[in-house]
Amino acid sequence: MTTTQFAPDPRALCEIAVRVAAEAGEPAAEGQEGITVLHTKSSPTDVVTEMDRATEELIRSRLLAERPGDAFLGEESGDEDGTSRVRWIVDPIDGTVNYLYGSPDWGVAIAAEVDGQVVAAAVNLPRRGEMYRAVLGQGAFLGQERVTAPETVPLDRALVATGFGYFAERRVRQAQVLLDVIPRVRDIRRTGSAAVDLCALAVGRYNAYYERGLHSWDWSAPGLIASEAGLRVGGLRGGPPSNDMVIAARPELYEQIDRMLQDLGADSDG
Ligand code: LIP
Repeated sequence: MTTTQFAPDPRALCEIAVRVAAEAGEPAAEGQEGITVLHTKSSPTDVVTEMDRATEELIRSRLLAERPGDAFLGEESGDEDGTSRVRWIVDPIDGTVNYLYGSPDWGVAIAAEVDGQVVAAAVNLPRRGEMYRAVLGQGAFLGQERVTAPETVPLDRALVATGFGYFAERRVRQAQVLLDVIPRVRDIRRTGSAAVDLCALAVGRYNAYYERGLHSWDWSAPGLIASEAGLRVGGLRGGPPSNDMVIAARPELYEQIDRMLQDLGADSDG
């Protein structure tokens, strides 16, 4: 990577992300019916379908045809180095288990990083007819409408979305943490897709979200959409989002959830 190269305009990267996410969402939505498991990854419940693969390949080929030399990180194909300052981070179908079961709650997520910072994002939820996009410092949009997350609420009135990992031992621990979280909040939701959850949070369908065990392709695109909608997106102890923990909420609520999860040792599997 040569840092003397001009940094590309994040708005142009966002336009590409939206266009490619729209194109990729169509065949994925059409192919949902009758889809079966192609193979499993980290555990027998961590599935991959033919469509995860095909969608990622379509996205990869469109992005790199348009911007040869960019780096690429995809959930299914892994890391590919580039020579420019841009890296695309892609989850072709976030919510694969939902996809397998015919649920509309899955999405195509494409983020563009420049010099390691996410600056543009698109999340297409084709079965919901929703296209979210964001450019760093320029707001988040659902279609043509700018979205702003509702003001904060106290912890005991917060509707909190979360998720569970693919390993049985981790899930047991996550369920134990949840036992201590649920009496302190309004209620819990588990949708099965971090992309859907973070976009839903941006438009006020929840007040907060936390999950342990995500990967950068899960949070990069929807995380920018959530933060551009006014939410704080990070990890435990106010750090950056990581595989250990992703938290998103209005800043005051974020701090309460961060403290609660620290107290509960939510970033350990033991
Ligand atoms: C999914 C996440 C979800 C989590 C699932 C899984 P995938 O991603 O979006 O939040 O709870 O365990 O990681 O595997 O469908 O791309």
